[in-house]
Amino acid sequence: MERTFLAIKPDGVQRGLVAEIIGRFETKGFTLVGLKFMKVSRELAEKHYDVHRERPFFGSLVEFITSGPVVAMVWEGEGVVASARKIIGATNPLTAEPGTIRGDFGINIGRNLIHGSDALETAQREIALWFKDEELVSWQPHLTPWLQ
Ligand code: 3AN
Repeated sequence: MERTFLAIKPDGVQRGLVAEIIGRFETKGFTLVGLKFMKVSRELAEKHYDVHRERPFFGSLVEFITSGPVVAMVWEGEGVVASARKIIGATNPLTAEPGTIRGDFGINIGRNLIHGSDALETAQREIALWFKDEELVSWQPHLTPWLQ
């Protein structure tokens, strides 16, 4: 089953939006298979943002993601990678549609509340980077017939 990596960034935690953000994926019907509240090391941050290494904002990305605790998560479900990106909204919260997490709660592109893997391969790389196998829980939720 498809999995994606999501992380509520330090601004989402500082603003008390953890439950609100997790709730969007839970009520959508996806299955939580990994969750940890953690400070991000510089080493992990640099690996995570490696594709942006040459971009002018790389330094500030790393500074920001290491500035306070984050909520790292793995979610599972059919089409979860693309669907989670839709739920999150466009990178720039000012242009993100209302109804998306960034559209509803954000203003600043450097403070856009949550990270979500952008493709299946990226998701696999990011899950392996952030979680050990034994930290992921495979389970079958007792879905109501309405979600199956
Ligand atoms: P997304 O998070 O929507 O996948 P990416 O992967 O293009 O967006 O960018 C990674 C992160 O880099 C974004 N979440 C955002 O915080 C930051 N970022 C992207 N573009 C800019 C920019 N022009 N200025 C500052 N930060 C940026």
